[in-house]
Amino acid sequence: MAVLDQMTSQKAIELENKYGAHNYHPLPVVLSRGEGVHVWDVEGKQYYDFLSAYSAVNQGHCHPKIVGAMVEQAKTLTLTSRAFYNDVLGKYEKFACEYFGFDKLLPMNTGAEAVETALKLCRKWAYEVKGIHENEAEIVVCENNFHGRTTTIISFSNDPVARENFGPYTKGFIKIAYDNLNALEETLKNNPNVAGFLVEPIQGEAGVYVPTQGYLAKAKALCEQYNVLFIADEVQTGIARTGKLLAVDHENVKPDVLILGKALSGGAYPVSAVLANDTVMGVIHPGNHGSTFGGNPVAAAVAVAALEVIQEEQLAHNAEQLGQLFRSEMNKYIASSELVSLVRGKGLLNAIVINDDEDSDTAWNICLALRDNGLLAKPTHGNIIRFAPPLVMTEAQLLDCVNIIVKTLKQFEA
Ligand code: IF1
Repeated sequence: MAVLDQMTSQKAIELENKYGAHNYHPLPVVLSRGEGVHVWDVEGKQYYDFLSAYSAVNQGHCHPKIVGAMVEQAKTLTLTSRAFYNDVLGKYEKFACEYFGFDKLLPMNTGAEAVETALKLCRKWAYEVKGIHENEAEIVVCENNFHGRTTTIISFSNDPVARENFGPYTKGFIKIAYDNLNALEETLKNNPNVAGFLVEPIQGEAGVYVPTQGYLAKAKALCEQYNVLFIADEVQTGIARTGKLLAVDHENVKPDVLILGKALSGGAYPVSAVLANDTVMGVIHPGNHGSTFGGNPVAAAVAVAALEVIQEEQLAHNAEQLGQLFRSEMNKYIASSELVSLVRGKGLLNAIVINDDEDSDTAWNICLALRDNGLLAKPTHGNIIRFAPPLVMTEAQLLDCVNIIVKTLKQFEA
């Protein structure tokens, strides 16, 4: 079979170009293997992975414990649908509820599905518990958010590329500035129909934008004051990425609704979830919501293993330590750099901002050079590069990576 022939990078790219929809513009590198913090291309060249599949592979590529759990469960029972019970889902739900401190979990597959689930949950709670008149609930969201790709979610995006010509859009959302408590307070004060506030604890796609210290805690307090659900999208920031189990933990905030995805499976399988307490999750009844694959036994087994790895290997602690080291090492270079204006982030979710305009191709060209030097990262804008390696990295590896990054950036100094 042609596809099983010896594959070259060029051939793989040609095939995707010819037969795949052009909904991405990947960095030209074709990967065929991953282990821990490393990936290899089809020609055998080794790279450090500094994207981690957008923070899905926090536990490292092909973690043996996660893959082991997946293979074992895949050989036993893969899917029953929720028409029947399976013997793994309940164990996973108990484990995850205790792990994150919630009464109940609703299992889905992708991040966008989990966000949709949270939005539906919030609306139903608005009508049945808060007492908002039918069809009048509003959900407050932030400018420059990224929550996924569904028609409803893009309805409140302000990225024209993600939105344009996909209308008509879903109503019921109020967009306010991120990291702005006045905007939130005014909105809650003036709109009694607000049911929820959906927020990323750090805005990833916007360019790893860390809000002012205290923002999340005060936003949560405002939500409590106005009886509005605080809905945290931790799809990208969750599961140890930012140096705590959840990014909201930095401010000791307990969301009313928690959205997880990506690293909930360590990148092995699409697993997402919404967690909430009974007063909220209690509005969901049979037939209200679901999915063929959500809560399948493979997903459940994989998620338990992925969460155990986070604890066993103390990955939150490692992310915190290595993140501080990364930013301090980068700041040493930035102090004397014309090219890079700053590094920002929390834990191992970081970005550097290049001294160039947003639609320049400098960040892209730097990423090509980083690739040539053995490290894979992706721009989030023309002038911002995100750095998010797997959390299983060692200090020696991180310093090696800083050397690669600094050496590469120096090639671009004027
Ligand atoms: C793409 C970004 C990352 C997310 C948050 C929900 C979802 C995501 C906070 C949806 C997904 C992705 C998906 C990927 C690119 C990407 C991304 F650059 F766009 F912002 F991670 F940084 N909430 N993020 O970040 O989860 O349905 O994809 O499982 O091209 O869409 P999903």
